[in-house]
Amino acid sequence: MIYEQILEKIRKTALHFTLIDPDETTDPGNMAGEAYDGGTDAILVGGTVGVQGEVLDAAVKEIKDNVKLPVILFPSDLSGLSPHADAVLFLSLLNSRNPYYISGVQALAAPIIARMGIEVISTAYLITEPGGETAAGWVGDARPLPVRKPQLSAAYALAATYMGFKMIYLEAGSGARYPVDDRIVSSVRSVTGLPLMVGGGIRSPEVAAEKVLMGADIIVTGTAVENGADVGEFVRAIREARERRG
Ligand code: 1GP
Repeated sequence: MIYEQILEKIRKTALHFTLIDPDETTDPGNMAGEAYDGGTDAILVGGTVGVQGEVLDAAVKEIKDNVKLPVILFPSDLSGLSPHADAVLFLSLLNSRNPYYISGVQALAAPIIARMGIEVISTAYLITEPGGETAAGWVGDARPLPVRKPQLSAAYALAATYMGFKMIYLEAGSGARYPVDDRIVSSVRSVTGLPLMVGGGIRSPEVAAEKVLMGADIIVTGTAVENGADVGEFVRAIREARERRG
């Protein structure tokens, strides 16, 4: 079980997940290979626009052939599912205005996922500022959680914990102008013991480390890796920050 492996690992260290968007990358296998060499802990596969069917299946297969890492789907809709992956982040965008993204698409996806037989990781997906400007926020019709009121993010995280989710993903949106604010990460951390993923707009190992110091368990980077960033530097900074956090 991938979720159990994640739980075990985050007790000791912080993790780095590499997001591969098959629509943004011509060579997903190679990108995964480089991330693997840098020490990334898992590959997320997904994207908001243009990821579907054969393109997605081929990307997942290519990644699986190239690296011995968990391959976890990060779907934005029904089209983001593939039987070749190891697991799926079963996301509910709790701060969407549209019930489709909270429970509607999940109902439509559930029988398909059951047939595929892949592991399900129930995840509360929370889009913070400035995510309203990004594809995830726009498509998901999110009311981005405000930086100047971190207690609202904490309230959502606590609700997610009470609702029985297994993981929380704080998202600023791919390519966001700035990442999830430190105060949001630390206030969410203060109310929940759930594994906490943070992603969107993290472009440097220093910023990744800062999010870990604030309480993130897992850092997701997509755009930086697409642009050729050294994954090894992210991994080192994240592990070191987790040691400092204690
Ligand atoms: C997006 O959090 C991920 O869903 C990664 O974002 O592409 O900005 O790294 P970036």
